[in-house]
Amino acid sequence: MLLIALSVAAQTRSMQIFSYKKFKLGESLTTEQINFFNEFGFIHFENFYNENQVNDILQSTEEVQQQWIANNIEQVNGIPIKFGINEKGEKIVQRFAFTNKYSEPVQHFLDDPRLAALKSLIAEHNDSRIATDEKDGVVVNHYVNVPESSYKHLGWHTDSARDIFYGGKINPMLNIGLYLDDSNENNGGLRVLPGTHRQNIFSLLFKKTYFFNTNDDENEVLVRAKKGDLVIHDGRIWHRVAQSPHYGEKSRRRVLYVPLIAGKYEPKNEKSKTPFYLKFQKLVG
Ligand SMILES: O=C(O)CCC(=O)C(=O)O
Ligand SMILES: [Fe+2]
Repeated sequence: MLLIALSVAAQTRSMQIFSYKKFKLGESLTTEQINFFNEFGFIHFENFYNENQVNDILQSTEEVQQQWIANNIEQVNGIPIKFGINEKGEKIVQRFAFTNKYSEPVQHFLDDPRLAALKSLIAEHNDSRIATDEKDGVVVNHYVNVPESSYKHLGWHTDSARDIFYGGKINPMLNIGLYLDDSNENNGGLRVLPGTHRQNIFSLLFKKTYFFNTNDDENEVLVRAKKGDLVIHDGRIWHRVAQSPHYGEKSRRRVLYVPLIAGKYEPKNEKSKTPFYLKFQKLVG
C-alpha cells in the first residue's frame, strides 16, 4: 500500500507533522505520481519555479495591488477582492481574483507546459482545462497575522462544495497551488486530510462545519513547502490553513491558486454576479 509513503515524523499534542514523498514535475506525469495523487488526493512538486521567477510574480501582484487600491476596485468579474491591513498599517489585497488578467508573469506561469501535464490527473475528461476565465481565475492569497488583517487563517472546507450550491453536480476539479513564500507551521501552513477526496457525498458536506471549524485534526497532514514549490489538491479533499503562532512579517504566507477543471464551460465577465458562497465565506471571515 502506498500508505507507507506517509509516515509520522514528529508529533505534538496539538499537531501532527507527517513527512510524505515529494516529486519533481516534468512534461508528463509518471505512473507513481498519478497513483500517489489518486491515493491521497494531493501531490507536492518541489522547485517548480526558482526564486527569481517567484519574485517576478510577487512584484507584479504588488503592482496590481497598487492599481486596485488607487482605483477603488472592489471586485473582478463578480468576485470580491479581500482587502486588509498589514503589519505596517498599510492597506493591502489579501485575496486577489483573476490575477492572470492583470499580470504578465502570472499569465506566463499558466502557459508553462508542465501545467498541461497535470491534465492527466483528470484523464477521463477530454475537456479539462485551466480555469483562466472561469471560477475565480488565478487567486493569490496573502495571509498575515496582525489585528487588522482580514486573512489570518482559513477554516476546514472542500473546494468542490461550491459545485453543490450550483446545481448539485460535482465536476472534476484540482487546485494547483504555487508557493510564493515558504510555508510551514511557522506561518500556519496548509493542512489536508489525505484520502478524503474518496469520501461519499455526506462526508463531503458534513464531515466538518464549513469554514467555522478551525480545529486541529489528529489525521491532518501539514504541507511543508518551499517558495517555488507546486502543490496540487483534489477539489473534494478536506483542507484548511492554520493561523500562524507568530505576528507580522514572520506570519506572512502568500500562495497562488488556479483550478484545473472539466465539465461545462462557464466563463465570467464584468457583468457576472457575486456567487453566494463568497458572501458566506465573507461572513465567516
Ligand atoms: O491558502 C491556501 O493554501 C489554501 C486556500 C484555500 O484552500 C482556498 O482558497 O480555497
Ligand atoms: Fe480551498
